[in-house]
Amino acid sequence: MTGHYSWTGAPAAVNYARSGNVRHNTVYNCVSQVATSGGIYVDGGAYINIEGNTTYGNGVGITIGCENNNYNADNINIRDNLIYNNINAGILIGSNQSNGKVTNSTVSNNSFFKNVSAGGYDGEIDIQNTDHLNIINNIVQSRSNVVVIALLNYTSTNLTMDYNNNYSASGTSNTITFDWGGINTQGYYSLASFQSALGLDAHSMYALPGFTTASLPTPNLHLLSSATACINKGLPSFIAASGEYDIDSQTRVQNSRVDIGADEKPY
Ligand SMILES: [Ca+2]
Repeated sequence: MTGHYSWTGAPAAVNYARSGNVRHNTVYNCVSQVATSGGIYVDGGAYINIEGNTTYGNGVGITIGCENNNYNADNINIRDNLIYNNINAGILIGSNQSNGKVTNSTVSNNSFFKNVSAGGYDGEIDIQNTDHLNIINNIVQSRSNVVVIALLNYTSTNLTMDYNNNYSASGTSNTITFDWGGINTQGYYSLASFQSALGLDAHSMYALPGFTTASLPTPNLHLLSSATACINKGLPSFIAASGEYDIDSQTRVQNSRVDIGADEKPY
């Protein structure tokens, strides 16, 4: 879903994909030989919901950016998706251009599970140039100890994060990594140090999420009934967007409080 390519000849005011839904697709093994390919890719679009999809085996699970300088991608909602076992990051969000951003966007109620199958140093969530990005109610169970990377040479302003549930390969909250290099050149190597230094993720937790089958290559990322770390633990005031459902097209908020991750349980 691209935009702002002058060769189209379209007037600038309409020269971008906009006002659409990308819903309930399964996208897998989308791998380019010449670039890091997103299974689902927004490049300069606006007002797009990416909801209820399952992505695995792609270069990156979902990519949201803007490749044309002096433009933005705006109002992109990435919600209620299952994102696992992609080769690089689960999601890469932010423009790679010096004067471009992804603005006014949310990454909410997604379940990330063991992306970065290529190994090496990478995050489940990678951030480039963004403004007003909200990362909330997500499960992030990482393959390594690295959960989020603010990539070098980019900036992220007005970033908010909260009510995420993290779990890393080490199995301890004292070795999980938030690499904030691109924002303030710092790294944080425990959830507590990340929370206290930045005030982000204030209510986020570190706990085993409780996926039904937490093993590759065919995980079942529905929550077990015993998944108390995630069931009814999302933002208490969260209200589902109009037409928003969980990964199974079931009511997004049940039992008075949203669950963390893509799956909502009835209790
Ligand atoms: Ca609930």
